[in-house]
Amino acid sequence: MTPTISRDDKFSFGLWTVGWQARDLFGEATRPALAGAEAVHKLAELGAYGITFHDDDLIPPGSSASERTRIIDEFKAALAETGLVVPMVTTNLFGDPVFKDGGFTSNDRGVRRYALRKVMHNMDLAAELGAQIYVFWGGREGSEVDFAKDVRAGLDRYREGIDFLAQYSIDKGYNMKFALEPKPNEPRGDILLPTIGHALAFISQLEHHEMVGINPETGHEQMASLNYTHGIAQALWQEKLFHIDLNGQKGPRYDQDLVFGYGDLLQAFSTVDLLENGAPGGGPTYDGDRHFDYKPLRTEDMDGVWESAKANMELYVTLRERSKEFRADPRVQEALEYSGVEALHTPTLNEGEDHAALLADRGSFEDYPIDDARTKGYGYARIQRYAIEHLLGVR
Ligand SMILES: [Mn+2]
Repeated sequence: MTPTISRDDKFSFGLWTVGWQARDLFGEATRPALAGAEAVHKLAELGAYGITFHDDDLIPPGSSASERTRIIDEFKAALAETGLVVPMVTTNLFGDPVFKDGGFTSNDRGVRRYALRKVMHNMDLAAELGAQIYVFWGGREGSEVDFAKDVRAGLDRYREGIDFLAQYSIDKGYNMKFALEPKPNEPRGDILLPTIGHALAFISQLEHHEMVGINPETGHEQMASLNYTHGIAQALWQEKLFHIDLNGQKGPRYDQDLVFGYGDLLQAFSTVDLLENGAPGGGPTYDGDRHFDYKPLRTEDMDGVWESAKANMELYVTLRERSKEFRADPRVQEALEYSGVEALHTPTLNEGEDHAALLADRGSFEDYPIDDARTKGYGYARIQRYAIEHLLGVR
């Protein structure tokens, strides 16, 4: 059965996704340019709820002031006609040759000041369009030559830039939350803030850490051979999952930006289960938009582009339905209970128990029936089998 997509699903797409002309490292564009206003109409038709963009996606670099005004007016009119919203906006600090050594962390101070101004200019537009989240993907913030980039100074400048822009948002009353997007490499050989963990640790050093979280992308974590579901679970645990970029990736290779789930489908299932059903014992959940950051295959014409846009949403909805059935299955509930998934929520120590009390508890050590624990099975194999059955819909 074809899943139904609605605005309530809160699906959003980057303008750079469906608008990607498929120019790659080895070949020229295979598709025509797509105007922002046209993307808005088509995405609304497909059931999406939001559209996001980099400054340069919407307004081609080099546009005159009057062209800029015309483009923005047409974009706003399309939003008003369709009811599509702009939940997130971001800045392109990677395309222009000026950013070849980074934006906030270029060794050239003039470039760093120019980068701040470019972001401020686009934050004004983001605020005007009602964006609540501002994403920072520092694709050029990094190096290929270890000796040529002082990483500690680079992180100082990164922090200076984010803190400065946070203050700008506060002073202008924009009320935005910032979301940093980690990526291990590509286009730089090594990128600063390569993983969710690095980004979370960096945020703890910021003056305005409370307004800064992360925007993890499925493929970026998987390029580093990391588990995306675990990563976003930790971000939720730290209440830092401000935005997400869903897509597909087949292991540690170049950034593929496939349709969501068209890589590690089983992990996509656990991702949706986490986002939709939360942690079994409660805790913070994600209520932001379900944002897709993918690239339609280079082989496709515009029909194929819209086909793949739909595929992202349909697969998400299907996995959401399957995850509800998985959670509702009495066999699954029994298996989770048997495996102690709920029991992990019980604190290890009794209330008020100090180290003297633990040392006095002979049952925890001297008389602990250790052989029982050594020989028992946890029953995870059964849970995995049930998950696969529900994913395949054979149950
Ligand atoms: Mn990517």
